[in-house]
Amino acid sequence: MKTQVCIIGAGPAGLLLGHLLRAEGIDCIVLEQRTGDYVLGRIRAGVLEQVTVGLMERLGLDARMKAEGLPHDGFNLADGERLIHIDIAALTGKQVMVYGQTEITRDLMDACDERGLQVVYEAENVALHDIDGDTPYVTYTKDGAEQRVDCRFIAGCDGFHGPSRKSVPAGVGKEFERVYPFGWLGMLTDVPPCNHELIYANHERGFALASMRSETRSRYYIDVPLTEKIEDWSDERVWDELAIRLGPDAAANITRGPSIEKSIAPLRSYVFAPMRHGSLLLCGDSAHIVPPTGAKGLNLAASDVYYATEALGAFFGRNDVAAIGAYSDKALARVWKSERFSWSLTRLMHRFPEDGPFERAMQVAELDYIASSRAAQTSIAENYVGLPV
Ligand code: FAS
Ligand code: PHB
Repeated sequence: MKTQVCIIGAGPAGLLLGHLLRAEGIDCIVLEQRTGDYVLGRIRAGVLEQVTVGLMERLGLDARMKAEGLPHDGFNLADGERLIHIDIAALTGKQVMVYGQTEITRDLMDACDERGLQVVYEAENVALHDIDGDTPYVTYTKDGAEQRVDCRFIAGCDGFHGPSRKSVPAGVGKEFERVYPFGWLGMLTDVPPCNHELIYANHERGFALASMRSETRSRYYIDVPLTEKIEDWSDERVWDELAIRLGPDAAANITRGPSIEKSIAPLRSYVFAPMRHGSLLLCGDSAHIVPPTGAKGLNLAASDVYYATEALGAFFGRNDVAAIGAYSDKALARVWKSERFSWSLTRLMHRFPEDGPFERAMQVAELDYIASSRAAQTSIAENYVGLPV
């Protein structure tokens, strides 16, 4: 088949881009290796920046998010007994939206048929070809039959482990990486949240995060050594650890219940630059990874898609080749600022095994400064709600 843009990956980046291109009248197809149910079953992000909310509004796909999502005016940093409230609404005039990545993906999926966005699920052996030129193509197998998609551009929205980034010739791109010496154990459970806003806690036993999906569904995290196995973490053991790390006030409001999902995810900061090579544009986790501390991963995928749509729209609409050339620099400018914020908040809120008394003293001093400075709180708030695109 022939199309204008072949999108690889039907996660949030691929589906958002597909819908936005269709809305611009640009032909595209999305190739996804897994089933739709598998994609929906991955429990990931929970906090949306305005850029992500705005793209769903632009597509007219924001109804359920507005009905079921939870607009939040602030969040909290806990350090032992101290709770530092970051009043993002008062400091920035904006909010974040608590609405799971699963739900965003579901809303985008449910709109595919009515909007004519073609998604091929269970597309196997996806391979990119001739990305250096103007006539790239993608091959894949579906139900055992070899397929080919000829296109003008390929959008690599296939996540950290997909083939797109790996298709860039060796020596072209530069990698920047920081692997963290711990992972996050996440637990999803159908109990009411312990607090009406998120709590990020730095405790001597480690990091904890109290988040949510709704008034009746909570999402909790604790950091664990990379050697830990999820089967060694019963629900009760996780609840006990959360109660200690979140502090007595939050602990008093914790409702315990069975986990409906529990897993350990490694943490890394990673950037691959440039985010475009020839006719291949990389969007989302295929180009960068952030530690989830700053709630940036999904939202960076959204801003990449915003810039990619702008560039592809200019190319197909007015043959603006320069717009394609500008995509990587525009996307990376925002990526690096989110990488910095995510790394910085991870440094502030976690106990690193290699840290000594000085590093701990620096954390305490920074938290003291944040607690006492509107300027410091404003800086955190404007990064948390998302810098402008
Ligand atoms: P995704 O990885 O979501 O989607 C890529 C898609 O490409 C997948 O559906 C995959 O199946 C498909 N694909 C891969 N290889 C392919 C191939 N060869 N052929 C065809 N398709 C292929 N972010 C937050 O903000 N907060 C969080 O708490 C958070 N938690 C996370 C936990 C985990 C375990 C992970 C891995 C990530 C987490 N993230 C979190 C980040 C996450 O939300 C990503 O930023 C977000 O999924 C990015 O979306 P995409 O770029 O679409 O990549
Ligand atoms: C979540 O609810 O999954 C979540 C929220 C905020 C984060 C990370 C994860 O920083």
